[in-house]
Amino acid sequence: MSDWRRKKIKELQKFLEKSGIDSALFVNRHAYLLDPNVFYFTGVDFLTSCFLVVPKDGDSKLYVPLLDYERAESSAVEVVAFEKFKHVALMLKRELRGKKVGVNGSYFTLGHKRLFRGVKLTDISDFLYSLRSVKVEEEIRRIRKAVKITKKGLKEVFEWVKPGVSETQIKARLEYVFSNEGTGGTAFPTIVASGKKTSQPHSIPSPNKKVKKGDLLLIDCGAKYKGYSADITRVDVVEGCFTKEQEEVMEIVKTIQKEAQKFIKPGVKSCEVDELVRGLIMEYGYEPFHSAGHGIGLEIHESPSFKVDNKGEVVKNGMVFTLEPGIYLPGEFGIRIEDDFLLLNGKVKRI
Ligand SMILES: [Mn+2]
Repeated sequence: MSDWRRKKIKELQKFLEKSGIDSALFVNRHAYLLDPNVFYFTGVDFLTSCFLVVPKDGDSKLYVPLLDYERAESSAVEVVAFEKFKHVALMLKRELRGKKVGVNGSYFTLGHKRLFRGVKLTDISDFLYSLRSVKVEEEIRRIRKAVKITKKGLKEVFEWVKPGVSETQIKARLEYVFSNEGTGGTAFPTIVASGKKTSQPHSIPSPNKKVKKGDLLLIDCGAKYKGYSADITRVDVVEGCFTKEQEEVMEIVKTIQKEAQKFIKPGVKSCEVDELVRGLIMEYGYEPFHSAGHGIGLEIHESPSFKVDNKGEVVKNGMVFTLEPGIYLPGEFGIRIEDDFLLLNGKVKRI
C-alpha cells in the first residue's frame, strides 16, 4: 500500500469539500474503457468491472468482482467483493441519490449515467487531470523505465532495418523489443512512416510499404511500463544520408526543441509554450501542423497540454511532458523530434 496514493485521495477529498461535491464515483464496466483514475487511486490495474467511491470525508471503497478480490487486496483503499455488478450499481444509486457526485467526464459514459438515474452528476475531469499532472517519485521512476525501454527498441530497430522491410515489420520488431523488456505493451499505436509518408504526422504503417535505400524513416512510439507511458519520435535515413534540405529541417527542429526546453519554467502558461514553438516554425518559413507537446503518464495525452488555446493551465514542478516540434512538407517529407522531459526544481531535464 502506498502513501502517495492516500495523499492524492486526500487532495481529491479536499477538492470535493471545497466544491460542494459529496462524493467522487469511478466506474469501470468494459475492458476497452478503463478509467486510469481507478489504478491511480488504488494501485490496482486492469479492473474491468468495478466501482470506486471516494466520499468528501471518510473512507473510500473499491467494489470489485469476486474473481479480482485477491489481486485487489493490496489496494490503497478498502476493498469489497461483489457477485453482481448491477446489484452494486443499484445499492450505490440508492446511497448517492439526491447527492452531488463528481465523475470523470472523459470516461463516464451515457451507459454509466443510466445506472445512476436520479444522482446529480458533475464532471470533475479537469481537476483529476491537474491532480495527476504533478508526478510523484514512483511515477517518475516508471516513466524513466518506459523511456529507457523505448530508446532501446528504437536503437535496435534503426540498426536492424534494411531495404525491403515493410513498415509493419518495423513496428512488429520494435514492439517485440518492448515486450521482451517486460513492458505492458505500447502506450499508443506505433507510427512508422517511410519516404513521402513522413509528411503525415499520424501516418499508419502499411504491410505494403517497404522501405528503400535512402528513404527517410520516422518512428513515433512509446513503451508502457507498469501503467506509465513514454512517447518518443526519431527520424533517420535507411542506408544513406539526409538530403541537404532534410538536414536543415532536422537542425531547425532540434533547435526549436532546445528553445522550448529552455523556455519552460514553473509558472509559464501551457499556451505560451505552443505559441513559442509555432512562432519559431513560422520564423524559419514553415507552417506549424500540430501542438508543441503534452503531458504523459497513465494516459498518452494528459496535462499539461501545450496548445495555443489552453490559456488557463500553468506549468508546475513535477510535470512530465513531451516536446515534439515537427516540420512537414506535404508530398515531400516530414521531420519530427520528440523527447520526454521532467520539470523539477525549476529546471527542465530530458528523461
Ligand atoms: Mn506525442
